[in-house]
Amino acid sequence: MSNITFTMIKPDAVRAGNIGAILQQITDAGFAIKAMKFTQLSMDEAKKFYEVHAGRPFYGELVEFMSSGPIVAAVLEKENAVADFRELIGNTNPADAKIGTIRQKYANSVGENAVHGSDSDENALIEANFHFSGRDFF
Ligand code: DAT
Ligand code: MG
Repeated sequence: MSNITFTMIKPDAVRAGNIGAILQQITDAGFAIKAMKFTQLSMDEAKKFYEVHAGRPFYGELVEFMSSGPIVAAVLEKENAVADFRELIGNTNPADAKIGTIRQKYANSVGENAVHGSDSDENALIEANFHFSGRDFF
């Protein structure tokens, strides 16, 4: 079990002015920020990041949306980080997300769902290395 996960505050949540509230909820839940940046994905970068979903019917709109504006990318540390962070953000579809989860509070649809959270320790490392290099970690 690793203690690292990777997150993005997605363009919808940035546009809605929710960066501060979401980061507060993340740190209040006991996650430490190990790396963080405000950035924007190109279409090609979004395609690569979500390559595992290529061929799914929503892939095109996902890539379009994720490159539509700035995001906050961050690496978070906590015991049991991947599973605990998935619990904190809630179901992919905010309509099915538990009360008080980040997606229940800040997401409007399954496609534009406020935050990303890695789904495995292996992917957390891959995703962290996609956005950050060694000297970005603290
Ligand atoms: P998660 O982000 O909860 O890990 P996922 O990996 O299944 O969910 O999908 C990645 C993203 O793709 C998700 O955050 C939003 C988008 N997506 C998933 N299912 C979708 C659907 N049925 N319609 C539109 N967008 C979808
Ligand atoms: Mg996923």
